[in-house]
Amino acid sequence: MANMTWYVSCRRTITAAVAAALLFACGGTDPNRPDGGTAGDTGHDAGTQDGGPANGLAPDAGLPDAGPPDGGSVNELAPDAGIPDAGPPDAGSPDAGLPPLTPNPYPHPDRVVISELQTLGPTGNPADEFVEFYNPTDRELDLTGYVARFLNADTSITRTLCTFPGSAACTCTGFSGRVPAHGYLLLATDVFAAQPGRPTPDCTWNTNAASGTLSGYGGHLRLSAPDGGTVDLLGWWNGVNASSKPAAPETNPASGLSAAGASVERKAVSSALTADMAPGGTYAPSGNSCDTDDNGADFVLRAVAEPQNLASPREP
Ligand SMILES: [Ca+2]
Ligand SMILES: [Ca+2]
Repeated sequence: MANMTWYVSCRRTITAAVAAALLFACGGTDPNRPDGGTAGDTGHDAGTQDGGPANGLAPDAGLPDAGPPDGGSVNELAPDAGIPDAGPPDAGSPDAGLPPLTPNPYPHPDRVVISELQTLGPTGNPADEFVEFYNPTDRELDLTGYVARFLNADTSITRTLCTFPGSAACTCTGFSGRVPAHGYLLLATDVFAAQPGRPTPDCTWNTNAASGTLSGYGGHLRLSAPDGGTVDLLGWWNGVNASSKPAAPETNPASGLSAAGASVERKAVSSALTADMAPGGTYAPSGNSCDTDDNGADFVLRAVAEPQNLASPREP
């Protein structure tokens, strides 16, 4: 009998201990349960506390987005790509719009122009070529869908170099299609891009593809809008084909592209001379705004080219 009493007492003690252990394990607080569900659940949300069910698979009401704030833009034609969310305002950085500059003080067209062109590199490599574009206006301009083409003197050869911002045989990097106010865009060959010490082209065309090169021809470079209209045009002769004529509305071609490393560069103002546009010259930091639709008068010959890209300082 004594043994039986000990057995019952001991069994009650063990049962109580197991129950306490189970209570400790299953009841009370659950550190893995940040949501507002019932105690005792074994799962947990992945994120912040929401009003959803316990073990919530239901999402939160929405976190602030990671994008830039919208509703405002600087020097842009359109709002930025940030998507409004339903949540509280985020603390993201402002859009990539650059601070405004003082208005361009020089006469200038209300569109992007071709500002500089080289058809023969400093080492005499005929595939070492670039075309530079400049936005002379006081606002950002969108070149999406615009096309840069080369046509030879008698227009028997037409080569599409690039459809912005990127197309077959033309790769653009870090270029959304928009050129900031007073900013530059650099389109160059893959050969140019491979040379040391050069600014990185914003867009690079593949000379091994059908787009080929410009060198060896007089001809013209044409920037066309998506509807086909001519935005700007630069005709040149290179000492080989002096009969090159740009198409209307331009009159005379720019001249003198036969020397290695030389370029033709659009003037800042019509009175600018070659020395004024060279480093240290009066109009060297003053942009390339002059466009009277006479390439012979609007461009000077630069003995040493100065290719500029989107990262280059903007010039009024
Ligand atoms: Ca023009
Ligand atoms: Ca330049």
